[in-house]
Amino acid sequence: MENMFCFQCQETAGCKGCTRVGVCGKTAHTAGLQDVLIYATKGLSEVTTKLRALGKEIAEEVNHLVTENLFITITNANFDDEKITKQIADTLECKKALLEALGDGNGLSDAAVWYATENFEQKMPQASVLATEHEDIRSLRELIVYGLKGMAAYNKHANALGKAQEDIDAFLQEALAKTLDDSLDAEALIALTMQTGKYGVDVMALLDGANTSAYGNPQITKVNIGVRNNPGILVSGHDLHDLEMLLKQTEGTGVDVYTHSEMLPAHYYPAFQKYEHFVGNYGNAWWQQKEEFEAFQGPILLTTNCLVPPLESYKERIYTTGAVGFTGCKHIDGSFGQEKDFSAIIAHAKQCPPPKELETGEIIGGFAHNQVLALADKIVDAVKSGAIKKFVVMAGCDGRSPKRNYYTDFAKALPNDAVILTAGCAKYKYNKLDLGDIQGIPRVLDAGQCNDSYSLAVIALKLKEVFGLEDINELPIIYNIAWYEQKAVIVLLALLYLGVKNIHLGPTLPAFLSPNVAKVLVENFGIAGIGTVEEDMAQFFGA
Ligand code: FSO
Ligand code: SF4
Repeated sequence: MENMFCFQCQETAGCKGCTRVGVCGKTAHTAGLQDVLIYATKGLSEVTTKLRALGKEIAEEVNHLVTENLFITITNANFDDEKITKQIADTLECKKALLEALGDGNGLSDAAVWYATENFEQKMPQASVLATEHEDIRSLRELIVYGLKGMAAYNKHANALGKAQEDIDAFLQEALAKTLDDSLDAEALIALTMQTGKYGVDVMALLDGANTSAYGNPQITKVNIGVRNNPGILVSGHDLHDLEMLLKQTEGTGVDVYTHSEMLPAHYYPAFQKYEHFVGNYGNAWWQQKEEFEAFQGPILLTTNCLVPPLESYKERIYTTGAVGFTGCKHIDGSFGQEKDFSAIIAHAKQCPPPKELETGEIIGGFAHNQVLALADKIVDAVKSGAIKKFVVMAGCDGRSPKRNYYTDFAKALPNDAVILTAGCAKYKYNKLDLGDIQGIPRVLDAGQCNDSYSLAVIALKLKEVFGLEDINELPIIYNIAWYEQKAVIVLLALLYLGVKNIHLGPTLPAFLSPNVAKVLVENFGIAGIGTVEEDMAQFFGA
């Protein structure tokens, strides 16, 4: 049996590392190929960074390749060895051409000069996370790489809408290359971690601008969670551009479109609300796919992670696109920003019965920065009068672990004068609890997808200004964030960069934080885990 080592997500085996097979379903072979892909991408990034230093321009396709490679290796995105192998080959070819342009290969690392056309497996030991022996250096390198993976995901969505920022791509590649550099000590890597947080803010701002300029500002919206009696397509993941193309191509075909998990916030955008056949949100967070995809009865389009290895019973109804892949599932091609052809999935939908009803009713969302700032007066008044005493940021991810029931219980136990600010799929733990409102302000304000955590930071900075505070930490805001995969890592680093302190992170702290690195985060930023709901209520509210 092959060995592997991966500890990049919250569900890693035993809170230590997956060594035989991933809890996510990733095989040891796929994990090894992903390591090699990252290794090759670091090498490519070293070469592009050298070329930039010489004043050479790096082609857009090269930036896209780096971004896509990182995205492919995010938890639950791609389980397709053939695709990963092709990406390694493409990366090595691209690197070879750039090395020729560079001419002088002196001083480059093995990852930068390595070239092969087959047997990529041979590089697995060298590409492994465990190849870095020093525990703290390994921890910091991986913290940075995981942050960069999250950054790449958001960069990809912005790129798909025609928005890019050269300094973001340049940083992404420079930072990746630096994780190969043995001369960088822990102090230098901590500084690089903080810089990664800065670019995390930038990339989320870039994506926010891309989304709102293409689709308008999210607005308060009631989203139907029931079904209609037509065949449907269920869309999951985060890629709004894919959704837009699908909505256009399904118009007038008699096929309805529903969102799943992180695609729910698409309903908040004016540009999507005009589609009569964009019916509502079906089901809950990513990890409930097996039951909910079964019940949907029609085809499912996965535009990004999180993909749960599908059951045979509905596997033929799964279509992947973008960075997502699963051996045996149909893939819809189309690179960054290209028009994709969804005719196969639409034809498939027409052969299927309508979705089985899971629930009925509505949920409310659309509280991104523009909408919340439009309500600023009302919110400030409620804070000043004491009607709202605390905001609790409960953004992040949902997941399988039963420990995550903590977030449902925590939301229920909150005092009635506390308002939850959320983004990401974490919301499914409490967005159907009917927690009521405070003077017309709902007690769960959903800003959108995990990348819309940026909105929560904009709101916090605005409140700081309105209340004339010196420090963002003086606001009556508690941060109790749930994490799962690497996009949550970039969100966390972005918040740290913005100066947010005392973030509680759960349901468990990342396995990739060595005791010393965890200590740095605790001492400098007050990062903490979670306790029981009773303990945390007492800590936050003194009750
Ligand atoms: Fe969730 Fe998955 Fe958005 Fe993540 S669906 S877990 S942080 O991919 O990206 O919140
Ligand atoms: Fe394990 Fe998570 Fe890595 Fe999958 S992504 S192999 S579950 S640590």
